[in-house]
Amino acid sequence: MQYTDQGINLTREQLDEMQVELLRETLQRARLSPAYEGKLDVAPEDLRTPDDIRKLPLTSKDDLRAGMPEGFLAAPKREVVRMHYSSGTTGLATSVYHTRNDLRWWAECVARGMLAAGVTADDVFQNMMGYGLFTGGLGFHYAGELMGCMTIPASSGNTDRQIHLMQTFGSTVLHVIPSYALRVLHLCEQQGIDPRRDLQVRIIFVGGEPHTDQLRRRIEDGFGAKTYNCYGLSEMCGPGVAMECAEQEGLHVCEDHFLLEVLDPKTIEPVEPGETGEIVLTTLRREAMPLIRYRTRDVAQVLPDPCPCGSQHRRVSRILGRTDDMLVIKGVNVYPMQIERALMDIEEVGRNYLIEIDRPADLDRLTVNVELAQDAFADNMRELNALRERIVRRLSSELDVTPEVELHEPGALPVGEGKAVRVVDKRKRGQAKNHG
Ligand code: DLL
Repeated sequence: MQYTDQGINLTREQLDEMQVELLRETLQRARLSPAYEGKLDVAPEDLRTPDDIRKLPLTSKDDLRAGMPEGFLAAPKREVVRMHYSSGTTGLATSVYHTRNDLRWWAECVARGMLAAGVTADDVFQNMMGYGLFTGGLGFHYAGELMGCMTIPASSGNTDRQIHLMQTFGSTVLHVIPSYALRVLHLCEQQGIDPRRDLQVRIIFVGGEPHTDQLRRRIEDGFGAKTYNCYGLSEMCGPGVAMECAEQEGLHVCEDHFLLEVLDPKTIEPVEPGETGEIVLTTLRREAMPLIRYRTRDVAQVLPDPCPCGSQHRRVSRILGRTDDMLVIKGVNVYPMQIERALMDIEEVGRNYLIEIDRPADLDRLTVNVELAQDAFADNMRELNALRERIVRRLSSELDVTPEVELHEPGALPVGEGKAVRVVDKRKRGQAKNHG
């Protein structure tokens, strides 16, 4: 199989035309699924520009749940070659189906991003994302092969072996969940391995969970490599919906595969370029499970200016949060990414943190558990107290709420193999929150 994607070099006019054409086809296909049957009564000739998408209804995660297991399946079952299943951390899990063509396009979208970041067939690609129902592993696997890389299906976890593989096979490209990349750095530090000196990593694709630029810089500094942000969600395919190019300034949406809208989540009206809103996506080529105007709940902006790389595919900012992410603590709105940004600006703060909220004596309490950096962890209680005070002050000024801060030794907080659980809201009967 060779990399064949023709969609990269289109002009804006060609892209718009193509989107309308593909949207019309998508409508026809979507109507075949029980969930959309009778709900898409717009004539193809009424879809003349990509903006006409607004004549169609929105689709939500709850709609997918209501349609479980096969309500959104639009192709005959015998054409389906794969099923992925969301982790169900925010409710009932949902299934996503793929035909052979769906898988081919998906691999090409990811390969497009790999190409833009400078990956070549000479690279050794270690894919450290979970293989299985989660789309992170398989989503990049076939793209790595398509690019001609020697692809190592390392999957997630077993950090000792990950480091061993990187050392033994000279991995130059990684794909990893950001919080797990920091875990790998921690273990390297413990084993006296300096990734900048002892490993050959030059490109790291990060994605799958929200993260700040500050956290990303720590990954880059630790490995001495460039990180490239990759966004996606299982409902669309998985990773590869939008990826950064070599400019590293926003993520190009594959607009010949996905029709992008950024809407005000309350009014459902489009926001101006540069303004923050909810990403809403329509699949344009999906056969097995076309989705119309799917509300991702992810919040970002469209970058208004054209990218110096020359691609006409519009760029979105990194994901700034989710519409369902906001915590209300003592009546104040708090976003987990605000906490991460403040923490990662403090040099003495290490690589992991955990936000806990409970409600003793009927009053909200926010506790931020913070791992310290190796050098910052002292036995001296006075020093530690002063540091704790500094972190409390920094967080209070960022959040307008004064948290309690608990300091921990490096490596003391729990780390999973998949997406990090950053928030434990005990007010909701111990419910933990990540973004699967
Ligand atoms: O996480 C697909 C993926 C895997 C993307 C690996 C990139 C790399 P889901 O498990 O369905 O699919 O979770 C999708 O994860 O709606 C976002 O909230 C979050 N997310 C994914 N990529 C990013 C990113 C995969 N680069 C949900 N930055 C999405 C921030 C991200 N959040």
